[in-house]
Amino acid sequence: MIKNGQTQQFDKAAFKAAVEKHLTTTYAYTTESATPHAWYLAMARALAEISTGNLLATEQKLAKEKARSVNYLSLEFLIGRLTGNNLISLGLYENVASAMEELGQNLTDLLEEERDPALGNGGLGRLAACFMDSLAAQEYPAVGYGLHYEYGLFRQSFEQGRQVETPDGWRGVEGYPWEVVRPELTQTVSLYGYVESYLDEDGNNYRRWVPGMTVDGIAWDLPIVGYDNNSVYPLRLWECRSPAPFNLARFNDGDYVGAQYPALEAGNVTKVLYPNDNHDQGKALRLMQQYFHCACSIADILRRHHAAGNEIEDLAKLETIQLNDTHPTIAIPELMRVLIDEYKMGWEAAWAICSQTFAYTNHTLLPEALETWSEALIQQMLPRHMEIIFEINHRFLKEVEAAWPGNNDVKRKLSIIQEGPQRMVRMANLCVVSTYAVNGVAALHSELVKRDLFPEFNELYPGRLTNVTNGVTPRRWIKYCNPGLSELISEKVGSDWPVHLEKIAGLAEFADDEAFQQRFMAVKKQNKQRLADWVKTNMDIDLDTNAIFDIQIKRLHEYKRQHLNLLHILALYHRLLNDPTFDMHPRVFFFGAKAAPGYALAKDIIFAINKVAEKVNNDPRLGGKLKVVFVPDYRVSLAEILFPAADVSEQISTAGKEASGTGNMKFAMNGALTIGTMDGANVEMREEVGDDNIFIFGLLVDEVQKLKQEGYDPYRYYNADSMLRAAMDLLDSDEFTPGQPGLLSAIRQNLLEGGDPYLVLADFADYVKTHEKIDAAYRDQKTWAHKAILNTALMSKFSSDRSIRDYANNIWNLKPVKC
Ligand code: CR6
Repeated sequence: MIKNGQTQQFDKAAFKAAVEKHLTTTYAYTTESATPHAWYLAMARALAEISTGNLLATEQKLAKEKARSVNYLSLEFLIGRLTGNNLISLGLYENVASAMEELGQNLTDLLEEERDPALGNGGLGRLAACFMDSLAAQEYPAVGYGLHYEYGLFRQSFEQGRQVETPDGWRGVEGYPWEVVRPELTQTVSLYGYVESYLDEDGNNYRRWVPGMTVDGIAWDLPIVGYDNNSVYPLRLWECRSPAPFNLARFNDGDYVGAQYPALEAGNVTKVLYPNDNHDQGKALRLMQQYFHCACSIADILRRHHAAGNEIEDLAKLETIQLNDTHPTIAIPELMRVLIDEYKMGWEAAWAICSQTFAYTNHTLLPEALETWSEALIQQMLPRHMEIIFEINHRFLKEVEAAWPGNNDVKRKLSIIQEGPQRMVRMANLCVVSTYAVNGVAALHSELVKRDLFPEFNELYPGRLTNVTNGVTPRRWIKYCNPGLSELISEKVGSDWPVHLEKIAGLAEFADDEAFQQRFMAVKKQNKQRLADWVKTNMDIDLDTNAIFDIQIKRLHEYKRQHLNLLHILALYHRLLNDPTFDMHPRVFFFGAKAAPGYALAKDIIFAINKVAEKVNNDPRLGGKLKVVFVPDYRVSLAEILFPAADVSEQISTAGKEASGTGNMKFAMNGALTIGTMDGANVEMREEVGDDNIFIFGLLVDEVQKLKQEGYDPYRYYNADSMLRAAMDLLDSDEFTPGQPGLLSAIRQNLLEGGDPYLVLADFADYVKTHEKIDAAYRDQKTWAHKAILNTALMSKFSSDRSIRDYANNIWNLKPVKC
């Protein structure tokens, strides 16, 4: 088997033969007729043979050793392209480049042929991908469980400035070369039906679920290749198929068939990823996705457990299950159901296992993102699970009664069931009650989880609520996406920094070394040129790399305040045209963001930025000082070009709203300076780099809360600040939509009459002032280089390797196993 240079030799001739074999036998091309896409597919297949072999070997070894594993359950894994990354992990990048060269192909071009597997919305899904990478790099035994969506996050294009969504068939017609189907792992999943009591042969009374229909779960494995080691872990994605025709016997009674079976085909269950970030939609099909995902995953965990020769009583000793947000919460009642109904365990024994197996990560405080499901819907789709949830709640409320005797308010507040005209199941409450650890994703966020979201739970279960600050993988987010910087780092601190990121601290001693500053800035310049070239080719906009590249890339959301950034741009535009004393260093403002298709204001903000861009980029009066670029279809592969090219990173959410952020970390690692609020992980980044090397502005969490309590009035700011007024009023004019005033008014309207829920106006003045400081700082290139180098040097805390070690040591009790 070919593996990274340490253990096995790369056999170039054999590899070339494998590529040619796939070209002809798998994809039906001759070497003469093959397109670049076919070459990429054949090459990736040849590489996947290597990783699949190692995946099976890793599986066997871990089973044999009875190693304790983590099962990472997530509805999203935003893995991005795998080929380049896996080449680096396998240590084969140069070898394969040279092999492909001999086949007349350029590796860099072939890598561009891969479509992004966009199986996630944003930070949460990308975090899951970084965590899988870090688990494998450090050899902490793990399986990732997700869904095999036929369509990932929609593709975005702009028509006359407005977002248009089209389906993302990420696998293409040929299929994705890195995945392998595992038919022997197929699971059957039940839905609907009813629950009945029965007596077994010994006269014991049991409950059982008589399902109304079943579907099949097919396993697809993607290889998560450990960096410079022999471990390959599966990312196991479940695809839903209908065994046709489904259980006809149960369909005889036409009455309840009509009542209980919505018009849906099983094949629809994993058809498409729900495109909402930080927003709960409550659609029945989504609940079905969640249950399908959990039922397949729990069954597979139990299968592995038994296949390794282990007893069910030892489940919590050998397996832990991390719930990535509340999306897979239904796994908790599912495991209870299996233990009680199938293994015939008593409630206490089943609960002892469950409550020691699951842990839960909370990723948001936003009320609109906290999942609740209608009791009636769960009752209909998963009747046995609803019974189990009632029983969990019943027992839990007894605990609450014991802790706060006679206090019905606290019971109402903590209950898993929310009373009201339509009773709802609060998934986060179910998680806190049923897990052994609950973590937030940054220090500030975790404090707010304890203080504002779950204060009583924190009293009731001391120590259960904790923090694990997010991180990102330095393999993809430095080594792979920024080869120039990587070489510089290796030269100064040695080449093992991708798995020992603490070593990059060694760069700090060169922060004042002029020669090093120049080389660091030269790399930045090259990366800016690479981005400028992309923009020229794809958008036909000319950019000057001497300008400050100021970038905000993340989902479009009011709390992330892309409209604050826009107001600043409008203020600059106004000043450049009206204030002869005003000068600024040329700046390019980049945006990349998808808006949830149903989120009207977010789409209006995209439209406004595009309209402003159109005007600003072609206005000779601005003398090229101001450019605005909204890159279409922001995705992982574009992020890989944007992060390395940034001078300035925009992290400007309203304090208390962004749980962590992870883009903030990727920018700083690549030497960008942050302009940010005291929110999420920005707070800890400031601690690491020091106040002089980050530009902090805006209200603090407590100031935000106080201002809201006192009654926030956006007009107060609007009336008092002429620059803000000018910027806002431009939105009401036809300056950017000639002959059609009012097309951009919705944003102004939301900020003034809509009460400005995210305090954009309150933070505007400080934001503008802080940007002026950035302008001044950039003019002194030596000082800027010094700050930029320190940002890279002082980011080691934010490696996802550290996050995973925190989980392993403080939550999972997990030890690495060398393969
Ligand atoms: N939207 C948070 O908003 C955090 C990621 C990963 C988010 C973001 O601040 O960095 O999770 N939350 O922890 C949810 O998705 C619910 C996100 O990506």
